[in-house]
Amino acid sequence: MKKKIITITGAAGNIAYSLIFRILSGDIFERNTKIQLNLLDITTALPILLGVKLEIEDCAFTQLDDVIITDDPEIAFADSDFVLLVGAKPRTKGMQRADLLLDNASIFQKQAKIINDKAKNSTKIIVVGNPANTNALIIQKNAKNIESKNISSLMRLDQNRAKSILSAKTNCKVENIQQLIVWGNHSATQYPDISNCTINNSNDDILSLDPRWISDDFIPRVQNRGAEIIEHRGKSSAASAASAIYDHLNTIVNGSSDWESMGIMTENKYDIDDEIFFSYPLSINKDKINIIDNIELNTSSIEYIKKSEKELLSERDIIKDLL
Ligand code: NAX
Repeated sequence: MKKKIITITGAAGNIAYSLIFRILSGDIFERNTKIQLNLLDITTALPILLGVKLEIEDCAFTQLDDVIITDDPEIAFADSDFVLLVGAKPRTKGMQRADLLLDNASIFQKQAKIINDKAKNSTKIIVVGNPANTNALIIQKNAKNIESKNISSLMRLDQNRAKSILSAKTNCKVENIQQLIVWGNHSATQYPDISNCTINNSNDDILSLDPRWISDDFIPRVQNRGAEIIEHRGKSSAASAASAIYDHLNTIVNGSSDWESMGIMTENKYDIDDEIFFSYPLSINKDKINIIDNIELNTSSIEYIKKSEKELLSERDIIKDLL
């Protein structure tokens, strides 16, 4: 029997409540692979975590091997194959990202050190808790046993949002949209880029779009979609975030035939500082993430990308003592 240990932090929270059930009912792993879930949250959330555990048991998932609930990171990260860092203080209505930054940075620094000591050296870490890209940097700097290539931050939600908005505009199915990418930070400075996009293997539909729709509607709508959801729900995206984490994990395990966007730290040919987690266009085969480095960028694209880099550099500056 093959077994994978998946640790989820913030497991009593909103995103986890969708994510856990997606993973256990999904088909990321071969059917003969059993999953052990290590669910971590803070002490006061343990009663909720017990309720979540009972519900997991009630689903009688055939792939489930065991569920461990704990408030002890040393137990949660022990021998993990995958670490999904979801736990953090979420952004609420009216709250700025900057407020979140310092609140969450110290959580990630502490967890990085324990992951470093307890998880498998080959563990794959996906950072979701915001500010996700900068938290990923904190993890990378404080978990030296884990190779940088095994750490990524979630941008798939942004990519999915962009695909869905473009699909509605062009009347095309999302699965026929390819090479849509999102550059930069998971924030309002991100740059959803459709300049290389194809729909049904052609760029005709993209070329016929009004450039003003792209710059004045599409890009800001994707950039601010998180705030739009908070405006309506009073809470940040949860089910769609869980779905995107599932997609991201699936891509890491099984690869992808499309271009993907993830926050990674890498040398690059786009003149982006290589000591930040930045979302690039990527091609992902099983276990191998390659940056697509031959895209021609026009002045407007460079402007967007540089703005997002600037934001990430300023976030890095705020938490530099934790690196
Ligand atoms: P919730 O507040 O529902 O859940 C967060 C959970 O984390 C809580 O149960 C809390 O007790 C727990 N937690 C806090 N400190 C912890 C610690 N030190 N160790 C373990 N658990 C801890 O938030 P939720 O809606 O689930 O969102 C989780 C995070 O995802 C937030 O930071 C949110 O901003 C971020 N998001 C990131 C996205 C992305 O694309 N990167 C999109 C969705 C989401 O906004």
